[in-house]
Amino acid sequence: TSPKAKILVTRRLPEAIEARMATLFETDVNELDAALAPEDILTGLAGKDVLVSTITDRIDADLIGRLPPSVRLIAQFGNGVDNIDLEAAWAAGLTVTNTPSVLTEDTADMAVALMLALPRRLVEGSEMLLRDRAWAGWSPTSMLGHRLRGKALGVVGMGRIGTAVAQRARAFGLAIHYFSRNRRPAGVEEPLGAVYWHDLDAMLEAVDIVSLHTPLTRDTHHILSAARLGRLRRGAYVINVSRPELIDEPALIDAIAGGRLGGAALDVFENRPEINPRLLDLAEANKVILTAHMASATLEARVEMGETVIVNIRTFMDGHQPPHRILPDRLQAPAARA
Ligand code: 8YV
Repeated sequence: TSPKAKILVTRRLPEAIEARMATLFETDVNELDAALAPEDILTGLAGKDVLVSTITDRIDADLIGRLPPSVRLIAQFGNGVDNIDLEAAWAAGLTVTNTPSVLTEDTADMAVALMLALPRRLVEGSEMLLRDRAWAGWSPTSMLGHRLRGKALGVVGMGRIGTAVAQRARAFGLAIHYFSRNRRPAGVEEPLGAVYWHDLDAMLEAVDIVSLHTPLTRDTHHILSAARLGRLRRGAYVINVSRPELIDEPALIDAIAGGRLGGAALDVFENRPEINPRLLDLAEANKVILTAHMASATLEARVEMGETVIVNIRTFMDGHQPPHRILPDRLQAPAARA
């Protein structure tokens, strides 16, 4: 049998996954509850075959240029790979893999949970009871929100997660609109009654809620720019469980604070781990709901993500194409064709 792969894992993973990795590979895990500095990643990688990375590791061209020559695979624990300079990695002959599919349903659940929570004032209702430790009681006009049924949802990026969101939203009676790199086949569109838009600007004018489900690339950076946010209907809501840089965050804040947009539910933040204080103010005013990058944070998804990392490593070390290798078409984003 071939020698065990030598791997560096940059963050703690669920116990069962760490245990399995320890039996299959020569495994070094960063035991700290924090991301490693680039220099520590490089030191830790001496003599290693594989870097098991997460979204909190910045794997830029500089770091890639300084990787020990033994490293041939970057196996990302996560779906998004925007923390990795893919072009630099490929140019250096590295293979990059991710863990799609296993987090699709949980992420879609969270998007829809936020989609419900925002217009129905779920967080506000709970906080009000806690803050006052008392309740004035029901009245016909208290805590009125807005109905979801009959509204139009615009999905930006109709891949696995976008489609799962659309399926759920359909069950809540939302009309589904989408903008995506490729128009989806009738077999996908028809059960959803989904309307395809080739022009994102035009779609934004036609929807009440927009939810983002596209990878972050050079082309999708600020895909919801100030100008595009300006196209949304008065009172519209924005949901983002994807990547913060898809939205011009200060422009979103202005649009909500100025009363033009109805609000936003955000799981991700441009200056993470810092959160823009104006966003926190809007959360206090119950105009936005903020959650802590937890859309795929179920134990089940994390374990399956770990299992997927293991399959990617084993297949690669056996000399085959790993099942979840990132291919160059990842960089062709919808905005490029709009
Ligand atoms: C993780 C995610 O929190 O997969 C993604 O793209 O955002 C989340 O699943 C993170 O990526 C772990 O690396």
